[in-house]
Amino acid sequence: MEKVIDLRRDTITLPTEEMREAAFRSPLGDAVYGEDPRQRELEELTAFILGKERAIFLPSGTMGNLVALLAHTERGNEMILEENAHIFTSETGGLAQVAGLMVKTLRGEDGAPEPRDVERAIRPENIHYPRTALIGLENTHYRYGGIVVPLSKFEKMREVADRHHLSIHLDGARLFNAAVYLGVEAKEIARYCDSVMISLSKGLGAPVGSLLAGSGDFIKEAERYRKMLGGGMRQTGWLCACGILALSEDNISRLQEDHDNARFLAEGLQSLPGIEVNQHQVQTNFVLADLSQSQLKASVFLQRLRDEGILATQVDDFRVRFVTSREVEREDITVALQVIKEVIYI
Ligand code: TLP
Repeated sequence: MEKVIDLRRDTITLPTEEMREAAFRSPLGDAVYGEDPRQRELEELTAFILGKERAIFLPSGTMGNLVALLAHTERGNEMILEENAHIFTSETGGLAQVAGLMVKTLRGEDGAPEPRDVERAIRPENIHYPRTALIGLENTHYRYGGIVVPLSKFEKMREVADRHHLSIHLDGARLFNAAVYLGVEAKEIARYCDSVMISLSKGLGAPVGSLLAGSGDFIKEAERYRKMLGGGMRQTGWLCACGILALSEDNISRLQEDHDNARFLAEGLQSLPGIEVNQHQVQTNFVLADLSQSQLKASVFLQRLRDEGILATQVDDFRVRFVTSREVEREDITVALQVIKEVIYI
């Protein structure tokens, strides 16, 4: 069987040889007692990179987000989120089930709602109303094709939050993709937010892990909730050694290759009759392709691709998503485009 070209997700990335070697050589200790040297190093490094006082390592982004919500809010509070935010759509309703939150969703197709709409959605103090406690942002935005929320929007959102004494949590599962796109350091985005979750196991290529960063007091609370949810792991050094390499400057700037490959794929797809790609949306490592003009159903298209060893994801009846990562090279994209050209007109 020829090489499978996997364009489904960036979570498929495998650790590099260097990561495997570092993991193998890593000193180990009981991280629940703060005794794992690599976990401590990774947490300090993350806090530094994000410009926050402290950071903690967690097994997943979902847990990082949930811990943040628990630490920022009280049960019965309301949180404001963009209506397609991952925290709202794809984290099993943990915000309601575990954190006891109500949610006010607002639409914002450039990845975040308008700050003035957020301000209008904040509940006034009234005995009948839940209290608005938190604004959630996501950068890059998963469901809008990895689009980058501009810094100007963060700035305005911060002003709204400050006027109403609210906190902002950032789901930064792909924050470094956003930073590379904007040509800024990640802390330039993080500075507008009280807490930030980042993932190591997506484009950055570490096998497992996310971090949550914020003020010292916030992280002290977050540590308790991490433990409560079962995220207090023991000899984490193997994972954290990979994470430290994942956060190296070279590894972060390498994300540009994934972005370039996504653009190359998007332009190739656009040149095929029957396929539409919103080129403006192709900013990082995602490409959303619309097949409705060709009348070809996404499920049929994807099966044809799968038969040829190319994997992508269905978004809805006529839309598919391609995600580039270190596991796919420029030549793979060329092959994929050739195959797509062949299967779309059968
Ligand atoms: N997203 C996953 C799926 O859940 C869709 C993926 O395949 O990319 N925030 C954002 C914006 C995410 O895209 C994800 C993962 C998470 C949070 C959750 O991270 P994990 O998977 O580590 O729990």
